[in-house]
Amino acid sequence: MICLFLSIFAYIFQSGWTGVNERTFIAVKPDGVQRKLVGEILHRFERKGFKLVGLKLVQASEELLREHYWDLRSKPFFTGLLSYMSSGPIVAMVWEGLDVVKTARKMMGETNPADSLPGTIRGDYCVEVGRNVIHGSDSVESAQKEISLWFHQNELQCWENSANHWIYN
Ligand code: IDP
Ligand code: MG
Repeated sequence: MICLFLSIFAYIFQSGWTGVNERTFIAVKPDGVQRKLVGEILHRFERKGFKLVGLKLVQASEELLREHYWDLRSKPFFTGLLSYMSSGPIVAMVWEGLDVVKTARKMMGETNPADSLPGTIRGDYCVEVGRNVIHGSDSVESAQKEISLWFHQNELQCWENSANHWIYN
């Protein structure tokens, strides 16, 4: 019931997801799917203690990708980025938990895999910035925008995590 109330509140005001209810948008990019990294990436977020609230395999349209990467439209790599991101299916996910936006970015590593420490996803599984296997929202505000861009409200599941008591005190 609380979860349902929070969903409606967050949907209307785009601001209800804070604290342990913070959410982020994570995507395994087409290279990550082709290279069979979906299970590994999911596993890392699951084992960390975050809660999966949305998951789907999608072929992203150019329109969606343009909107998703609108801030980068003037970059020289923008056209290449759109063709990379539309070159195959993407696994789109929403993860929930305390400080999930910041923590997911740390788990991913830096934009350039060469700057990413071993132990991070980009540090472990890729070598070039143009094939860096994963996307993650860079702020709570962009997470909210990206989640509503990639998911319909009814694709996000409200469920009680039975392990919560062992993750949060
Ligand atoms: P982020 O994915 O770490 O948030 P952004 O700067 O938002 O990095 O860039 C979005 C995506 O654009 C990167 O993940 C990468 O796929 C691509 N990209 C960024 N910089 C370059 C570049 O210099 N060359 C090619 N692709 C790039
Ligand atoms: Mg970014």
